[in-house]
Amino acid sequence: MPIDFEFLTDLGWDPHFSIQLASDEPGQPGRVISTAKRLFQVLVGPDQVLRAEVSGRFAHVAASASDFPSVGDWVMVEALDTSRGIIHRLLDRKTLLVRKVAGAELKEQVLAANVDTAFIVSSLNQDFNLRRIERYLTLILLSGARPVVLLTKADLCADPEPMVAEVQTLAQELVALPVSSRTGQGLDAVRAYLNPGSTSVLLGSSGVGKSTLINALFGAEVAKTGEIRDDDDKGRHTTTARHLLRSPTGALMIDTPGMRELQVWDDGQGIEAVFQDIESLALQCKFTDCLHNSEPGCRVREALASGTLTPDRLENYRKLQRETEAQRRKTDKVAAAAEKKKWKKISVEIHDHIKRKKRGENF
Ligand SMILES: Nc1nc2c(ncn2[C@@H]2O[C@H](COP(=O)(O)OP(=O)(O)OP(=O)(O)O)[C@@H](O)[C@H]2O)c(=O)[nH]1
Ligand SMILES: [Mg+2]
Ligand SMILES: [Zn+2]
Repeated sequence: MPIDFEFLTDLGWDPHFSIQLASDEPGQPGRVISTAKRLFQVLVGPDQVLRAEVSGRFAHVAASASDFPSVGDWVMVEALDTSRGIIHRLLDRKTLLVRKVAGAELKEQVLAANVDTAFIVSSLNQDFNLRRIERYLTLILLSGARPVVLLTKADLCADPEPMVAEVQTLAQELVALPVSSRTGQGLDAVRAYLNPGSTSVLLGSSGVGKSTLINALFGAEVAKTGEIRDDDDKGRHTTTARHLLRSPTGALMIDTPGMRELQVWDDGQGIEAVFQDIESLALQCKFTDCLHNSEPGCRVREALASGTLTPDRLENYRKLQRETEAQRRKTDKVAAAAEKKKWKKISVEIHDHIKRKKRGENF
């Protein structure tokens, strides 16, 4: 089957991916639009979706969850017939959104791949929570995607401005847009991020209106929506899986199920990026190992006293640090095992390379 590059470009294909193509490999490029356990729906042509599994060899060398395809990924897939396929390779990603899986288990979970804009969706009702937005921001800054905060249900809020201003304190140049799917307020400002071929994802708690927003932007009922609870404004987990959808104007958008908890999967860099203010204050404390409790010459406590730093923000910083500390300690133990697997993968790749070289191909 000849590769339809025009169609792939409409789906977000660009030189980052084309330079990864090898001339002798089986299959064709396709984009993962949804996943269920180990079954992947891969879009390869207009209205042509392959239900695919990864090859035995792919599974054999995959060392962790993030080595498997996720929504938004580009893969090399071989069609077995018109509806089924085998995935041979995962193409290197441009961006990757990862969190720690919910619960006590220390594993990473890929939320979406190759996303240009990650919308943090939060509603302007009792569920509004600045600390939660800060968590999402940490994860997104680590991914390489651009974060934009959408404050939904603006029709239920007399004055969204104080909340918009609060969100903007979280990071320099962070855009926060009040929107309403009901009145259409702010939708054009959101559309400005939705260029044809661009990919975005909606992240946020259940019930904040992610699916409703997609329907409003698309002008069609493409995603299922559900009522929220009266007592606390929380949602009922209407969306149950992640899906990549294509808007009538050619933008790719990923709808996701509301997250119950969000723990960051971070080696410290995401936290550093979001809490630059605290990190740079800490560098100026009198003692290099200052814990910012009652030590003399503590710049962090000074900032608290003067009000330039809020206790909530410091507490969230500490919480996130504790979480990632625990992850680091435990992952050190499994790192040795993963390292072994990584070398197995590299040796398979080197073996392939030598084989191709022997056949006289030069790459
Ligand atoms: N007043 C008002 N209600 C809205 C708006 N957007 C969504 N809702 C309502 O909020 C409820 C939840 O909307 P959903 O779109 O299902 O929320 P979700 O974020 O997709 O939730 P999950 O799929 O569970 O993660 C529905 O009853 C919507 O009608 C809005 O702009 N204004
Ligand atoms: Mg939904
Ligand atoms: Zn200090």
